[in-house]
Amino acid sequence: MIEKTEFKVLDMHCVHCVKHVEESIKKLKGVKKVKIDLESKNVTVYHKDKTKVEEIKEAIVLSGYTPE
Ligand SMILES: [Cu+2]
Repeated sequence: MIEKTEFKVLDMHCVHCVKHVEESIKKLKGVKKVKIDLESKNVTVYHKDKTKVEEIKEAIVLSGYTPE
């Protein structure tokens, strides 16, 4: 089953930030799709139910950003 998890990542400021965050999440097992809207700072992740939300958050933190 595919689940949808959403975060705000307020410290993304440009397309490079978006790329960093996007790529760090895409590396995770079970992640199907990542959608990021720079203007609203919304990050939407479609992933298998086995992928833990903590894992996604951790990937964002490791890429240097702060999920809210
Ligand atoms: Cu940037």
